[in-house]
Amino acid sequence: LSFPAMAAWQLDAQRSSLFFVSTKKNTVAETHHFDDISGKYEQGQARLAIDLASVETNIDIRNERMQEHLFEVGDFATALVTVEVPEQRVADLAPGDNLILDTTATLSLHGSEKPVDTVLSVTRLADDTIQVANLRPVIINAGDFGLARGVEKLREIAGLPSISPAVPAQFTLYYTKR
Ligand code: OTP
Repeated sequence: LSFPAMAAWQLDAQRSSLFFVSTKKNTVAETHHFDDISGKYEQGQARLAIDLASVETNIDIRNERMQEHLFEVGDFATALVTVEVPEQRVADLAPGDNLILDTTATLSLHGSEKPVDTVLSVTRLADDTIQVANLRPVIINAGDFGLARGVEKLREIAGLPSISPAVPAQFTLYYTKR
């Protein structure tokens, strides 16, 4: 007897995206993203790695300050997300099918590891392609990951009256079967 090997799914980094929003002076919200993410999904576990030095805010000096004073990329280069998704649930999806999954991921960021509740929308686009996006907005609180001091530092450097520590994030991930 042999069992069919379950496929490994690789993140298609070119198509995938991870955005987050900062808010300064109470009213000025800006969208940023990470240029370099990677990941795979196999044996029921999805892993997503975020290169924190690839933060893109469209302002070079702000990118540098976030790398140095917020993420401290010299010590914490990568954020890692893991989440369990039963393989059979994905295998059962025919092209065009969609699955809503209410689950909890683990986010390891800046030396802290915390659960992050998320509602995933998983869509099989083709036999060898799935798309996974957050259905519900995800809000990351800087204080949960030891980033409050860094946010405060950025506020000081820029001479701003306030920067919010609550940061909405949005991801759309594409995986291809290998
Ligand atoms: O003077 P001036 O006004 O010009 O000043 P400036 O604007 O120049 O400078 C001031 C600086 C400002 C305003 C910037 C301040 C910055 C902030 C407040 C940002 C703080 C950032 C934080 C707190 C966090 C950033 C976000 C991340 C590191 C990403 C976190 C990861 C997330 C959200 C992803 C979570 C993923 C989940 C939950 C699941 C993913 C799903 C899967 C892997 C499943 C796949 C499934 C299958 C089946 C394959």
